Amino acid sequence: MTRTFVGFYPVKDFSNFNEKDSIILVGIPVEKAKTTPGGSRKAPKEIREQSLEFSGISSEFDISKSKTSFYDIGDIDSMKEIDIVNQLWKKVSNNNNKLIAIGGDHSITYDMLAAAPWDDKTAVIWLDAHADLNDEYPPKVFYSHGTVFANLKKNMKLDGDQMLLIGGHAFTQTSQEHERLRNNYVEFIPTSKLFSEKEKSLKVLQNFVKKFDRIYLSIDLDSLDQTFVPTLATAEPFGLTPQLMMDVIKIILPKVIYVDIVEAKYSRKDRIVLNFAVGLIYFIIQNLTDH
Ligand SMILES: [Mn+2]
Repeated sequence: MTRTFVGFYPVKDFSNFNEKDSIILVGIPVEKAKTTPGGSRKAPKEIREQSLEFSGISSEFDISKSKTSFYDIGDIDSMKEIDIVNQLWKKVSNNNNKLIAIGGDHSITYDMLAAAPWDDKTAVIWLDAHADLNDEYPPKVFYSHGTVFANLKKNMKLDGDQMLLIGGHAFTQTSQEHERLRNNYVEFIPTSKLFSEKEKSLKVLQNFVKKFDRIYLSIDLDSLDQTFVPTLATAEPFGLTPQLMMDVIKIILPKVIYVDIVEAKYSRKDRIVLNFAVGLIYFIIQNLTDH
């Protein structure tokens, strides 16, 4: 394994891993679309490396004093190692663990959640500039970062009202995605509404969260404005501020048992994306545990 994320114990033998009530970190270095230097498949390694610049201590949280244990099980190839993904979900369910996955591009969310347990008290929420609700993207490609939630809906037989998109502000979305959002194919809180009617939008989110026992949360970093997180994958203008993202996920995290952070495509000169991802992981941990 490469370096462990600061504050996490490395797990050398995952097949014998049986810790309960803990947080598990896993890297999924997979990009289904064409790869380029600094691609998100390198993010799990680079984000762990970047965590060495941090102490894991803030005025609100100290990872070294937390009552919860944190384990880093290393990387999994979600396309080729489906057995290990299934084993991981079995352990998470049996041992009351929570899972943090670092992508990879957004396609990893399909791989992970197609293996996850579902019932009508389980929901998925994704923060994303795009809806990722295409049947094919690019043309003739049926499983990519652009088809994740259409495939999940179809293959896992989910109702539109157990799926919530927060974001959808990109001018590069396809017309199929726009049409589906207009026709309530899934629940939708647009970024623009979060800015213009913040309290009302957060109330809508609270009411959604209240209906479910378990939530899977997927954070595409392009849901943030490109100024804050210039991810080279598909950066978009008019996105969330980091503060607004914190306000949003703070409402969701108490019900979360799986969260992923995807599309952290960075440049060597500009490590803002990696730095943000590390901070975000600490913020998530702080709100997933009762310290
Ligand atoms: Mn996405």
